[in-house]
Amino acid sequence: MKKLGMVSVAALLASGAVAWADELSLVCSAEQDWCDLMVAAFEAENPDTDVLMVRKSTGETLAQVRAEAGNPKIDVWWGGTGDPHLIAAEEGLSQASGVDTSELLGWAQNMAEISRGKTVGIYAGALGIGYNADILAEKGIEPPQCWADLEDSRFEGEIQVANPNSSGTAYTELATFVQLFGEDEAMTKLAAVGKNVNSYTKSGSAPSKAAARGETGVSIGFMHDMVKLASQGFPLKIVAPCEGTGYEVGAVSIIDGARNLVGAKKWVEFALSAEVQSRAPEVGSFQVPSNSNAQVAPESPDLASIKLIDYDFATYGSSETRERLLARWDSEVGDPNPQQ
Ligand code: S7P
Repeated sequence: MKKLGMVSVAALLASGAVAWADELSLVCSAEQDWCDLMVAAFEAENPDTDVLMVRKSTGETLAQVRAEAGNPKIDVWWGGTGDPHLIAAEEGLSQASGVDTSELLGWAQNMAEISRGKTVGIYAGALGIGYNADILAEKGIEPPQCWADLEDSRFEGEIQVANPNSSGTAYTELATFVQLFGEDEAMTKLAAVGKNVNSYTKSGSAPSKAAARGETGVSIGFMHDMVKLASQGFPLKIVAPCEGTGYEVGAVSIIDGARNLVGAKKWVEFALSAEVQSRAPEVGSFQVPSNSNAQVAPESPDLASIKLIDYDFATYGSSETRERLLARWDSEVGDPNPQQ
């Protein structure tokens, strides 16, 4: 038994002078700095709770939640694209939180409706193309304006994008191509773009970071992640593709069998509040918040001015569709050097 001076921990506990903190196990699929801000803010509001947080990409988190079905190590999953959250709900891996969603915008409530309350929307953001203006100018490469441009041989070795097996961002891209062009044509186009890809990353925001630093000329990712990098002074330009583009609704879910259900519900209420959502721009997270009373940062891409597809979350957030599309992507597009 560990001793505190002359008094044992057991004696202190028996006297009621010491209380163990509750532990809340969280997987965060947003950017690390936003995850850290959320944890610090939650712990400040709930001093009796220690949040044990791990940052993981969305597809990786779905794989963990599936592997731990029946004996989950995660209480709550916050952030990341909504499709894998919907799939977890469909597979009975998450549970209804019962929180009040009346302040949320329609696209966030839609996630709750599709999943029968098992996942709820926390933010939205559009998919786009990023390019390093200095690199393309140096190499004399005309910047892209459309998805179709990325098939052109002028971008050979210049494009970076994530792998849709691990990354929710890249799955959004895959689902977007299918919705824009039809499934067969989408695979053909993605394979053509793939000829110009220098690396498929694990995480969805990594390609735009690489483009910002000049390690690749072009990235595919969420526009709000590109805005963050541009606002830090990197020469990253953002393109809303001419054919139109897809978007994500980021989500939060309580895992089925969560050990700290009370803490998990508190987290969901906290994450949906206008006050907490309004803090995201402090760390350069410029998604559009789901609470209608939250402040939208002036830097946030204006979704109304982007040609958005009517993204079908019920279809592309279903297990059967995701497994089929990923199997086709693996065999018809494929990552020659998958990252471990
Ligand atoms: O927080 C930034 C962001 O782009 O990251 C999430 C993303 O899905 C997580 O990364 P992966 O692509 O690696 O899964 C988005 O939900 C979010 O907007």
